[in-house]
Amino acid sequence: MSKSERGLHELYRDDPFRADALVFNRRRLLGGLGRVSLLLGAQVVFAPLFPRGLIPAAWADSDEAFVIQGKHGLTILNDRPLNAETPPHLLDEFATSKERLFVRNNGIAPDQVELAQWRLAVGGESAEKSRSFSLNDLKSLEQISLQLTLECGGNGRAEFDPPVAGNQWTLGAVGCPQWNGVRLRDVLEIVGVKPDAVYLGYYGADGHLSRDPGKSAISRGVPIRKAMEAESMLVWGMNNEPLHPMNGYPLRMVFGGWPGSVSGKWVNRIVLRNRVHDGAKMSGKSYRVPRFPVAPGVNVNDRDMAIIESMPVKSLITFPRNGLRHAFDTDLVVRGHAWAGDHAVSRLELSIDFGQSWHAAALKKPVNRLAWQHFESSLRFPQPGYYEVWARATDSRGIAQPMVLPGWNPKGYLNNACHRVAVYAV
Ligand SMILES: Nc1nc2c(c(=O)[nH]1)N[C@H]1C(S)=C(S)[C@@H](COP(=O)(O)O)O[C@H]1N2
Ligand SMILES: [Mo]
Repeated sequence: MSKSERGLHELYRDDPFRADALVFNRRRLLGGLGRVSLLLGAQVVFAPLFPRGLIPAAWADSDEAFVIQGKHGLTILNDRPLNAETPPHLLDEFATSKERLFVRNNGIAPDQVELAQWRLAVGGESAEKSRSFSLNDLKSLEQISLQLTLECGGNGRAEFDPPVAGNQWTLGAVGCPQWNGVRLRDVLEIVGVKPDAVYLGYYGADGHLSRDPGKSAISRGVPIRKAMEAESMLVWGMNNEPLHPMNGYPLRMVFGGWPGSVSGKWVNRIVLRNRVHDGAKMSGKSYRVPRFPVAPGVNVNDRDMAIIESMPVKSLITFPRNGLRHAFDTDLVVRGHAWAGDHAVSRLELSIDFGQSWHAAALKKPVNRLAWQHFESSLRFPQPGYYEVWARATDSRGIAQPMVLPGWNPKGYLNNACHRVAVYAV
């Protein structure tokens, strides 16, 4: 882990005063608007008297270094940058609610956003002209609402062996809210896309971990063909509410089915490029995988890495939660979601005998293209004992999830192994 990515507890241990300055941002705190108040979910009334270098008791004895206001039940993986995933049983809803959607930050989220002042600049060498849009300008375009699956490319990273650095996501860096906004292509058509355009890049209002204002935490994007799809969106809302501050309020992009990293948050500038966008985390090992299978743990040359586009087929059991005790002579309802990048899921099967036999579950069509698909089935267990329910999705091309880990890669992306939950039939 690089120095700039040290967590709160580690920082307090090594250098309490620096930690204090970073976390409390004293000057603001005196104004009553400190990051600490936000994160504690309450104003620190006697803030000026709070001893410097003292870790707030609310955090000191908990594993959860931070409480994210407006989020509930998430598992915090890191506080610097802030990263939190959703336990699978909390993803049971058809459309993921605002308080359940995971958070993946590469840098420091913007502190306070002035809505009326927000501008989205659109330009770049492959735009006919440059233009700046206010939120009201965007809202005057045709508004659409779509459920789109957002999954971090590193979801499932924790399972790779040998282990790879980065957030140790298990299963919950995924969600599928209904997003409210406009088609990105309607905005791009206003500025005009030159024939030589090949890529779109985004910039957001978050800061680099080093606090160097000249550096972006992340600046990625998608090929023009993806940007121009009818489902590629610029959004200000999820489930008809404003975006959560950690999910990109007031404005973000959403490209369903592609690694979450292309869906820029707090987006304030979009550029049309005549080459592959070269922003932060577009090159090297970032969000790229080897073009061919490699042996676990080997060093792969950057030249042999390719940018991740559509994500692989995957599914998640959202009921029951792992470890349920269930009366063996009654039916057990099993349900969850399945998704397959740019494709649809055509089959979802369950097994309770470690993959010897598979039973098709009822699988719904997506509410719209690039939304996850709900599945449900009911199972019976032959006798009391320990069972595992395994789920396996197959996409419209006939490609199924692997039972075990898929190919190891240097940054631990694209783990779409089957989800398993334990059931004790009693
Ligand atoms: N500006 C900005 N956009 C960003 C990021 C970021 O750190 N800054 N993280 C990206 C990554 S890696 C993912 S997986 C998704 C996560 O979106 P969420 O935090 O709303 O779940 O946002 C993407 N967009
Ligand atoms: Mo991500």
